[in-house]
Amino acid sequence: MPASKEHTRDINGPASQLELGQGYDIIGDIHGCAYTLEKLLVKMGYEKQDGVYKHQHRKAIFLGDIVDRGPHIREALHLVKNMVDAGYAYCIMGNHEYNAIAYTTAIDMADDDTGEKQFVREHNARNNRQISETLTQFAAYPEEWRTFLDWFLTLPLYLEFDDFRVVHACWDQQLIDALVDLTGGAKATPELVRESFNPNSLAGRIFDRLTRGTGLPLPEGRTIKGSDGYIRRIFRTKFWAHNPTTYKDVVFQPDPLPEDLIDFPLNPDQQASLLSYADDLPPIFVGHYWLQGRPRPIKPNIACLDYSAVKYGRLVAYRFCGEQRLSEDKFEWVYVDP
Ligand SMILES: [Mn+2]
Repeated sequence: MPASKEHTRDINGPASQLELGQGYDIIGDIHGCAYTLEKLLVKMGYEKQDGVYKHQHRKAIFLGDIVDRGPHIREALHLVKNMVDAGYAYCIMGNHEYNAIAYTTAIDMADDDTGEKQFVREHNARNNRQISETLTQFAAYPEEWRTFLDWFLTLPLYLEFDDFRVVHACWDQQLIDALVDLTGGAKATPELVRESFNPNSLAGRIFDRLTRGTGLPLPEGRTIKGSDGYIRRIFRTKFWAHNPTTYKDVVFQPDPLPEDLIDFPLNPDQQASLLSYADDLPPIFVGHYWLQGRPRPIKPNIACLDYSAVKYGRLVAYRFCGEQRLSEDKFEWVYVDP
């Protein structure tokens, strides 16, 4: 980006004038809400030129999960990819882009004589349902869909800048180091995708951990019925808990735990399996967690930017300018109308 003079914009209404120079506008899960994304970009001073949104001094970073669920998935993909291709944005891989790759990657079953094709991500009822909106919207554009699938595989699983980091769901330094050892960088390969057919393989753990985060199993026989209708035996956990002792210290998901499990003690194995993210590490931005309410940092160096846009929440950005302690007034958002 070129060096530039101070750029001042009114970002949260007349009451808060915020000075923004060069920097990054980090944007949470879009899930096909392309028109809301356009509104958010315009609100932040991006302009459409030659079909591409661009900002004079700043770049956008998309945290993944562009696809699935929403009404304008194809438009959202074109918008984001055009910005990335033109050098005005970065985009990392979300679990939904990984799912799309895995759903469409066939595997050789040497000892399988049923003649049925097998895929890295099984074509069962639940997985079919999750990708159905995307496949429907691309039904008349198979070549475009192929192009986007190829593009998904080029998306890094994380980005690390001098003064901040982004990942879709969870910063796991060990698995990030393992990915770099395997590939020399932050991007996956077709081999890793095929290996991830086995969820316990290193590749399976890398995709799962970085794009879906950590979780713990509920006690034997217990389940939660989520607001999305799915029955779960696992609950989502923080990757930044310090010395947690009970479930309530680690739970991080939209659906609450059953009352009687809130104070359930973590056993030593569970405590050892959980990650932490030290207060003196660079700021980290994630999406993925379906938050609600007014956007604010989770901790001074952690922000989640997924505020459930596709469920008529908000599409949220953080306007990062290098600060090492994140600030509530750097969040920008657009509400999604039903
Ligand atoms: Mn996600």
